[in-house]
Amino acid sequence: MIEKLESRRLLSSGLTATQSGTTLDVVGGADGSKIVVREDNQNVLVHDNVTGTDQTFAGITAINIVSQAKDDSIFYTGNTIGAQIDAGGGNDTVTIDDTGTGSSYASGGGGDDTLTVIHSHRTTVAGGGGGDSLFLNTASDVTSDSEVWAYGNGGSDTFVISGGTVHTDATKQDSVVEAP
Ligand SMILES: [Ca+2]
Repeated sequence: MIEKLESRRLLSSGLTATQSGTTLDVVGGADGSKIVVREDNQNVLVHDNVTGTDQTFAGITAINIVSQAKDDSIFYTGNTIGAQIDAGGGNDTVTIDDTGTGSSYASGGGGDDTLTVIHSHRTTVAGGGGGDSLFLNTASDVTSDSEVWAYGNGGSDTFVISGGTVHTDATKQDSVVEAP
């Protein structure tokens, strides 16, 4: 089924997914959301892991994912689109898997966030304020340009790096360790 230009549905967890033209905006609920977004050649599945509800969208070229102030979890994977993700306040868990030509940007916002890059294609993650943990796999077995840019920003942050090329803003208040 092809979605029309404007499609909006409200789920009971408060999570919304709205297609405007070829842009998809996913917004978490006020009580904390568990959001899974999977993009495959511009077809997108949005899974609400609180309600178990799925929504599908076609012809997408841009994806924004925003969650609110409580503790949220966001998982994103895509092969042609990089998502723009802002987890906002709270202690959030954001996981990125850029498996193709898309390059995601994810901000943890305030709070102690955990950001994980499973596969990168020039992916950028920023912890924001708070003591953040960043797990960065830059293995080049999946994408051709697997560098990661990782920013801890304020607070004492921990970077765990699995090989490859990682650019960080780590200072002496942060710790950087190689994954075993
Ligand atoms: Ca946060």
